[in-house]
Amino acid sequence: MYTQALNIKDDGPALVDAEREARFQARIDRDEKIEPNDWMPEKYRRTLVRQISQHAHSEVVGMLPEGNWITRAPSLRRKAALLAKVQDEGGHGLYLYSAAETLGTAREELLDQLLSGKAKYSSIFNYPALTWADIGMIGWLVDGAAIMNQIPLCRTSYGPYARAMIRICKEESFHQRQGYEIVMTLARGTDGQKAMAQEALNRWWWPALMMFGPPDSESQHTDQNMAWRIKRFTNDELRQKFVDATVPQGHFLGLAFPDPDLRFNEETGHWTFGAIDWDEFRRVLAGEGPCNRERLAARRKAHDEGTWVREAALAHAAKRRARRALQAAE
Ligand code: FAQ
Repeated sequence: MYTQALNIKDDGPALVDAEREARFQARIDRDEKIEPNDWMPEKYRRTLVRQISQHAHSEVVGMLPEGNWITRAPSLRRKAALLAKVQDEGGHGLYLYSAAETLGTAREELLDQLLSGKAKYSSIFNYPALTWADIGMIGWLVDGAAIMNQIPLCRTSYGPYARAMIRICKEESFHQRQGYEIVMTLARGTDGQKAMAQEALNRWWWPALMMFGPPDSESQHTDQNMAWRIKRFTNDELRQKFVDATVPQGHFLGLAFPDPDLRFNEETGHWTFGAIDWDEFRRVLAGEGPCNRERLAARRKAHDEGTWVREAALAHAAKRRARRALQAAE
């Protein structure tokens, strides 16, 4: 017996699912975008909610290290650029929460997961921004790593995520440039300013490399995510591209990378780099990084202080609904 709608053999739900999954995979292989109302395997939906919400949380928690420096920016021009950058990150969080909501998970639930400490966000935001040079490093290295990871996400298989990433990447490019320009100004400044830039690079370099995730040999999701074209490159491939792009930029500024094993390999045309301290990465993911507690406490405080805004928005919406119902009844 055959079902008309799917035109597949009706040998029970398992076979129907297998056939649907095969058709779904064929769409992915043809590079078609998957849209919110399309059928998708539950695992695809779950993995997207996981990745997009972790990404959204990273943008929102990522506002904190730089937000701390808005009142201490060294000039009005720097302050205006930093303010705009931090606001952009908040906007990225909103597009991404909206993209995750199209998969059927409410924003409140995603925020609860962040505030309860259940959800992950990028390891990098658990490091402190101690000097003004750190603001340059965040732009140059953190936004630089984010762009390297996110440009391929503009072609990710889920339509709403891919479209959100296009605008996000444009804004991240401006962020990266403003960061590099801060570092360049310091590197060409007084001896004290150069030393400040070098010291900040020493602290941010290795955590920036960890942003790309565990090595491919230990990554749990890469194989499936590559097959679903959620990811287009593996963690190690992107990390290598980032090192290759960034090392010449640092050398151009006269800065040294804190890695005695960093060497250009003439044969491969790539920079080889030393071993990453994956124990440190695991500690940060387990909540034991330098600022994990502080970051979550700051987000919880902001959420509590925003209660009145959410309540006012709900009251306003209820009032409008009541007015419309009254008008319709007249
Ligand atoms: N930090 O099997 P994989 C930004 C987790 S946005 C924390 O390799 P996957 C903008 C991973 O989630 C930065 N956790 O996983 C900005 C998984 O955990 P789970 C954020 C990490 O998904 C700039 C487990 O480890 N960007 O910076 C990290 O295939 C400046 C196993 O890992 C994105 O989120 C990490 N570094 O690949 C804002 C981009 N790495 O869920 C403010 C989108 C891995 O099983 C200022 N995300 N984990 O418990 C992705 O591309 C991927 O999710 C990866 C991880 C590449 C992050």
